[in-house]
Amino acid sequence: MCDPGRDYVAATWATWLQRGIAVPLCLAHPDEELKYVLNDSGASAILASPSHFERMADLGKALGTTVVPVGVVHTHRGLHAQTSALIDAWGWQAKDHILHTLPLHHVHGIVVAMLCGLQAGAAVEFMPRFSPSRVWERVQSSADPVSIFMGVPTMYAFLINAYEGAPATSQGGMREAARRLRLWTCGSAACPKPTLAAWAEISGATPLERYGMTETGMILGNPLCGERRVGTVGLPFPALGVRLVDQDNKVGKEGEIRVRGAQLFKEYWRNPEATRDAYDDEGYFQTGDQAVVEGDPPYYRMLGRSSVDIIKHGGYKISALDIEGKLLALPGIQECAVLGLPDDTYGEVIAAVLALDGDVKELTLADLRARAAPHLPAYQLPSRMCILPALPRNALGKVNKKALRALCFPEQVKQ
Ligand code: MLC
Ligand code: AMP
Repeated sequence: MCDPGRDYVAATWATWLQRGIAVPLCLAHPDEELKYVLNDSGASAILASPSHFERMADLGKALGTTVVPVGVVHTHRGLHAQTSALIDAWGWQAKDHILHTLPLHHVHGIVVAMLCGLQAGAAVEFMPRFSPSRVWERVQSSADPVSIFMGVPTMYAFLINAYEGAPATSQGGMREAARRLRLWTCGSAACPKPTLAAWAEISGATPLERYGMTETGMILGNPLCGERRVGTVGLPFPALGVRLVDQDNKVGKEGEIRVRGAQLFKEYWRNPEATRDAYDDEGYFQTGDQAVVEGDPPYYRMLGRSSVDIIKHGGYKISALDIEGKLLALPGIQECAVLGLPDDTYGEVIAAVLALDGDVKELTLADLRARAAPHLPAYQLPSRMCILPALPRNALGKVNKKALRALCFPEQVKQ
């Protein structure tokens, strides 16, 4: 553990990062999860800014935990392939200036937005926490004009809300400012068509929607020039092999997206079995996402994920099973199923269906959140709850989450 206030640290870190592996940590995660990441990655040092030094020093002292997220290892060669593809596709230049508001523990923030900008020699300006009013203020400023913004759909929903809530006298200036940026991109989750349409109305162009994954980098994207078709994620980036494979293992126009190419990850950290299972017999990585190719010219349209246990909230991919594990470990909770419910702003919100121990009479959502808070990042805390005497299960003892959603949240069932 180094004191980042000292002069020698920059040089030491440059050396370590050249030869070692950098693992980004998210400060929103509870201590027990950060301890897991530090432990599992075999971290030999923690780099922290002075304001987080104390917390990080404590974490460095006491390691050990029970949660099991999977680490994804990228090589410099793979990252270079990712960034080079995007720099070409999106015309990055040294004169670009990106306003960066994404968290840095995900590929969207660290690779797509930050590394591309740095490799292109462009200016990367960080706004450490996304705030719609501050983004609007910044893009309207003429000093060091911003030319690129990248966001998840939730950020666009917030920016549109802020625009619609602004006085009519301000809206003209906001529209003009939005139109000065040469590129607005959107990804990490499906962007609702009304959001894309509203943003096109404000900024003069449909945001460039693209699709990717931590393991693979960006796979599909609408073009910089040419038709950006709303509701699609465009075409494969040139250096990749992308195919759709159906349930009968046939390659065709609809099915699971599978991909291979130099930009893919090297392996899951210390998990050769998971790495092997991630690929099919022909060496394609199996994304678990379904898509269809359609239209003229043919573009890819996302159909969703194969698993109901993956929730996309605010662009974060969240495992329902991880949350269930944490909630079940709380005293008083007998059974638990976690679901995503559709939401206009966040894509999905997290709902917990619980059955309580016989001697527990009552549990409010606020209680549940307070008790789960030490074990889950704030953005993974359930915001909806339903309590049943027991969870309905089929003959095999499994919970049917679609049926449970209809039972507990009938007004929110996806169309
Ligand atoms: C959220 N929180 C954070 C945080 N993200 N705290 C610290 N650091 C972070 N990075 C806190 C919030 O402040 C809030 O705390 C609580 O967690 C709930 O957050 P939320 O549910 O996310 O809502 P909100 O605060 O409204 O934030 C919305 C948002 C955020 C859109 C700004 O969700 C966000 O930054 N999303 C980006 C996710 C992302 O980068 N995904 C890319 C994955 S890579 P409190 O105390 O106020 O309740 C990928 C591949 C690809 O998918 O294709 O890109
Ligand atoms: P992560 O594992 O956090 O990198 O999240 C990757 C997942 O985000 C993908 O497997 C998709 O399910 C989803 N995703 C990313 N971009 C898009 C998009 N443009 N449309 C729909 N889903 C997306």
